[in-house]
Amino acid sequence: MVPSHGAMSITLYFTPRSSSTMVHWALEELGLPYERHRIDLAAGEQKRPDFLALNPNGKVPALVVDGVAMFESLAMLHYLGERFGVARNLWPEHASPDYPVALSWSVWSAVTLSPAIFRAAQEPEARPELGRLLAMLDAHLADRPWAAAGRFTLVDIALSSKLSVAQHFKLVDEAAYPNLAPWLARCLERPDRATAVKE
Ligand SMILES: N[C@@H](CCC(=O)N[C@@H](CS)C(=O)NCC(=O)O)C(=O)O
Repeated sequence: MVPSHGAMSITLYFTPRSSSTMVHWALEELGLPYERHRIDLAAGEQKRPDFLALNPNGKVPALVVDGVAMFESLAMLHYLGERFGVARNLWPEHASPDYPVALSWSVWSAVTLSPAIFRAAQEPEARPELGRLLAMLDAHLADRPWAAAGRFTLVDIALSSKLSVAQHFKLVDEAAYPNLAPWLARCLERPDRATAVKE
């Protein structure tokens, strides 16, 4: 049975160091109680009927909140932000001018930046386009300490999680992005990220 309004249960279906890590990190920053259910990708658990019932896309993460299953990690971040993040100063409220900024940069991280990172990792000719995107974020960070709302939010989680992949592929020339590099370090050093990454 789905719990009535007010009750809350959250289960994250995750795999270490995957797309689920940013949701894991967000749950830690939000300080929410949640259960974890590890999915063994190598064993193909993500393609089994019980998992496909939660995420028909057959990939981690899946998130079940009060009996309702969600897929797509960015959708989870937005949902968690809107439902739990406003009161915790981790997500702007709808009426705030920071809200469209938060939506723009978080969606950009998933639909524009992330594919560009994977293309650049595969094909050297795709690197200039990634460079353009990194310069765009660098310019945005020139006069603000965090990506949106003047404080650390789930938007920084979305962006820095993708950039950590680019860093892993050695695609971020830190000297070329003087605003991006210190912001990225501040994000990746947050203790709640360490908690999510070490699982
Ligand atoms: N756009 C999806 C991507 C999910 C995704 O690609 N998950 C990978 C791990 S990072 C996965 O489960 N791969 C296993 C498979 O495709 O079978 C999201 O953000 O949730």
